[in-house]
Amino acid sequence: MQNVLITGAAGDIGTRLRKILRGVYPHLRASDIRKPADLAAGEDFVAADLTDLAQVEKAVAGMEGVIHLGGHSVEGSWETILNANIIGCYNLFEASRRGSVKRVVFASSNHAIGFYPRSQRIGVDGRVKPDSRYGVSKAFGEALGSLYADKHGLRVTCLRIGNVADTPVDERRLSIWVKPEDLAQLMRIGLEHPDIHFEIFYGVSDNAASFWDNSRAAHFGYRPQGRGEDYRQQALAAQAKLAPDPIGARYQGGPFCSAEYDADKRG
Ligand code: 15L
Repeated sequence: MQNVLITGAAGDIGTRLRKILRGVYPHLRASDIRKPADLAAGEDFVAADLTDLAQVEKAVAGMEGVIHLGGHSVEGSWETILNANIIGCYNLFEASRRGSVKRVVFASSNHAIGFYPRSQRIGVDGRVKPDSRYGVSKAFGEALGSLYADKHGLRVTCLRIGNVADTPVDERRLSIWVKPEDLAQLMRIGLEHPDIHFEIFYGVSDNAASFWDNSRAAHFGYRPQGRGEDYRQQALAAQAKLAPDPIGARYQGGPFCSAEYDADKRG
């Protein structure tokens, strides 16, 4: 794998990954709506608005692999999610099909399955349970990836990313935290493993409190280095300062579940 495009390259995950993957792939191209502030001299950058297919085609031109981080990364209005995450994701897969792309790694999210209770350990074969319009857009992206793999032969890996940070920042994140280097390892599996057709992996480190069975990722060689438990005390201290959220505390998606929640009122 020589030529790899990262969309959403100016965002937090994109900025971290560009640093880690620089030197791994000879030609790493960055794309975003705006130029990353830390763009290095000579770093290839192609500006693209994901809602414009022609611009996305220019961004993917000549690329073999795409890491698709672009879009809106939290809950938003329907209009925002529709444009950035539904139309934007469609344009990314369609531009990849029309172009030279062989593999796509799609940044899905834990919010595609956020309404599973925290007490339930889940794998990747059950139904999605999105916790937000944002979560629905991630489930859509997974379904689209499956279509483009089966119908058009793109090799697609969807990563249901937990929370990317230096350390877990609260109790829920003890379960879903992913060390940036571990996430990069998963992306490399998606871009390089010879047996990928369509896969869903959890973007999570080796957390004792994990909600997820990540044995598919392990099967493909994933060996996470981060251990959420190493940060338990600091995460619980931070948790103690947060306002109670009884609905969010029930579910894997936390505050994304409690936001706008009124299921109890309908009787
Ligand atoms: C996500 O999908 C978001 O992109 C990120 O900002 C966090 O909110 C994360 O989920 C999380 O659940 O902690």
